[in-house]
Amino acid sequence: MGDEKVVLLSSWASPFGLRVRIALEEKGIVFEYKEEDMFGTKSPLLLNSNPVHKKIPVLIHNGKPICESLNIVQYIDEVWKGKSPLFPSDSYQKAKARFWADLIDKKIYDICKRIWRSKGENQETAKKELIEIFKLLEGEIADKPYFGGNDFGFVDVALVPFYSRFYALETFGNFSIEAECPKLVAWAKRCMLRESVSKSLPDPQKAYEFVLQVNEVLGIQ
Ligand code: GS8
Repeated sequence: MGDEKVVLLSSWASPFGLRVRIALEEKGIVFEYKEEDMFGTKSPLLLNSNPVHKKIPVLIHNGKPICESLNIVQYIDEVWKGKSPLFPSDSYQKAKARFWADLIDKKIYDICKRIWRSKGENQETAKKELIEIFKLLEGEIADKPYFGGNDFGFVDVALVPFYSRFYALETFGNFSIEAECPKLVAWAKRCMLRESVSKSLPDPQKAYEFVLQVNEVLGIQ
């Protein structure tokens, strides 16, 4: 695949963009990274590549854009089959992986935003909801190293980017995720031992400052 051209439009802080970056790193794919300014004007390339949602991440493979992070990760796994498969071959296990990734997608980011953007009772409710989902996820990991078993895979890719926001969540919410969900944090630390993850995830303090900046732009105290 020597003459492949792979471009990733993303933002360093985006958990969705990080999924794609981790998948590319896992596969050892050489790609060009283009940073979109989350506080400025969107690039014409982004607007042309994702005219429906106008959001990052977008993967442009040989000129063809692919949108939506989990869709992109599945595409990467299908196209670059050989190295580090992200899905098991068993159809039931595959369906399970898609189920958990879908749950993560539907719930986590929205709850995180409620923790960063609210106070008092609303924030407490959001914290409770986050812990509930994290506990469900802990149940699914059980005693395995990764969600799919011994191999790092799709659900790990879907969830681990949010680990870079744990510090922000704990600081805004004044709670300890590790105290509530030690198994989940142990799993995240295990993922961080992989180069694909550690070189992609931003510094937690920088990610916290990014959230502060977003809140400021939104006029949230
Ligand atoms: C979400 C992408 C997204 O929210 C996916 O790819 O999985 N379901 C999509 N992207 C955000 C940055 S991350 O907060 C984005 O591009 N926002 C710009 C905007 O909303 O205008």
